[in-house]
Amino acid sequence: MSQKSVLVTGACGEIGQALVQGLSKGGYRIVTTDLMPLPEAIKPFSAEHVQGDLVYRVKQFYDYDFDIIFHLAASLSSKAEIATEEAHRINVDGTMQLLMLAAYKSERRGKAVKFLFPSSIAAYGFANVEEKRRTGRVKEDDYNTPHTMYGCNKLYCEKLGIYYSNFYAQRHLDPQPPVMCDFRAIRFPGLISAFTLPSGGTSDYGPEMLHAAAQGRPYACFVREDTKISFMAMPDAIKSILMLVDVPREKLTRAVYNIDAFSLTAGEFRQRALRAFPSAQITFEPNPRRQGIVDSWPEDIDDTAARRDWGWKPDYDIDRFFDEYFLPEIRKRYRTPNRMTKE
Ligand code: AKB
Repeated sequence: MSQKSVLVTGACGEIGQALVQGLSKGGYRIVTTDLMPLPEAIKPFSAEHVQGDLVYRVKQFYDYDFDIIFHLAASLSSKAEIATEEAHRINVDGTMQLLMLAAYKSERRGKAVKFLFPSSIAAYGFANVEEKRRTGRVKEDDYNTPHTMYGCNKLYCEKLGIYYSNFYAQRHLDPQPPVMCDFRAIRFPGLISAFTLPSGGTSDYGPEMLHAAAQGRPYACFVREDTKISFMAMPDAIKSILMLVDVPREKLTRAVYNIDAFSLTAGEFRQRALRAFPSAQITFEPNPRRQGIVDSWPEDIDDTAARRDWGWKPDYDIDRFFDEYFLPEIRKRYRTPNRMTKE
């Protein structure tokens, strides 16, 4: 069987770096692209790196035959509120260009190019925090009323993906419809890696607080103590992408799936950080705009469809996340002693 060729956009980002490492174990030929040069840690796994603005680079990829496109490049939720139109250009134009490429190649090859898209809990939007608390768990099709540019972009790109893989140019009505691309999306909660830090997102307070505590740096959390959203360990995020890409299309009842791992408040993050690093200095100084964004996101996610259709199940619940992934790795990284053993 010939080696599968994949494109990873946004390869230098948090998910990108972890995904390239995950894919490297699967025998793929990996082409990466990003605004930045590749970090040393993933350089050995990339057959070729194309550096530059994706929107202007996509033409170049028409010379390649990708089996799968992992389109991770994005401007995240907080950054996108500072440069809104630029975020739209990156998030929507970039996705649109790649979907056009996937549609064209699928028809030419007579074989669907798979298109994996990380969407987000930012696609949801509650009117206020009371509605959020009252509602609890959300299903994919509920509360699709995002408050942020990033959330609007993600939701719209989900719709574009569905359009390009089912109804492109109404060609599905042709007597002999062409092969269309195979779009699949996962709505991720806040992600936490022990190896990298996010930038530009609003769920960033979770990982920022934990990394600061492990390094002995003070941290002023930009949301209230009672703020609650869903989070996930980065290895589970990568596992979900690799699982979804492999599921036979006929098993999928939808194109966009929620996945869930655990939910906790910013105050509970602080308690966990203090248990592991008792001298951590964590205060709360809410920023009204960033607070508003997180208050519009769900505190719990219903991932029944992913569990049913492709057997999704996270490896890390909240205790395993801290005890078996984050704390052991972060201690190695920052060389902090294990204070838990004394408790
Ligand atoms: C963000 O905060 O922008 C992202 C997300 C939840 O999609 N991490």
